[in-house]
Amino acid sequence: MKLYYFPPSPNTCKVHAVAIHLQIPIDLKLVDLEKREQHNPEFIQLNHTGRTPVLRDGDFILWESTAIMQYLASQVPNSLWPENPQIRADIMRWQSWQLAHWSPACQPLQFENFVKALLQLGEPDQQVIQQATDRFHKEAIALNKHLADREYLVNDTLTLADFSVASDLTYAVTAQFPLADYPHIQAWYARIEQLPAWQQTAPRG
Ligand SMILES: N[C@@H](CCC(=O)N[C@@H](CS)C(=O)NCC(=O)O)C(=O)O
Repeated sequence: MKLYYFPPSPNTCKVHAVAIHLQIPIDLKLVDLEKREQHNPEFIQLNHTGRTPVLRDGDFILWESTAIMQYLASQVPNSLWPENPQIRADIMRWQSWQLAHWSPACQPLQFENFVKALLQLGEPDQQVIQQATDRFHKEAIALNKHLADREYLVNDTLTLADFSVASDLTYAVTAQFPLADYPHIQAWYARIEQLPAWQQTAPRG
């Protein structure tokens, strides 16, 4: 299998971390977004949305990081994606929440407080930051509450849900996410950060 990837991207990092954690061998092919390689015709043939990551397994091409994580974790029996319908639904619930609510709450803060400076795109927009901060708190309150009496999001075991939700926090410090009032999120993310697979893949902010 080959993963077309861009290491600084949290969407790449969570997929790559799952492959390493499960010891699934994959070849890596860099798609350098800074050089706009996602627009190269060869890459557009793989993913006409022009986004990383993409997985190729023979003739099977898969894009969208959550689908790739599930596909990788379906290759071998494991506790990240166990064959229990209720646990899988619970994992999928948190992955859906991440895509629909958590990521959209985190990304504007990441863009305004980190990416803009990195790519010299001007000053952070304080109005966007204020709106994003309100949205962030709404979701963080729910996540913090859920983690108050458990170590991991689902089944009290590390699962794909943790990899998905944690990926949005990879730039939390640099991008000044307001996490001070959320000790359970902080403790949980510190556990994820200890994973060798996370340490090998998480971008340094
Ligand atoms: N929903 C997609 C998002 C993928 C995505 O936005 N990837 C970014 C990197 S984080 C990308 O390749 N952007 C290139 C572009 O939009 O031109 C997923 O989960 O895979």
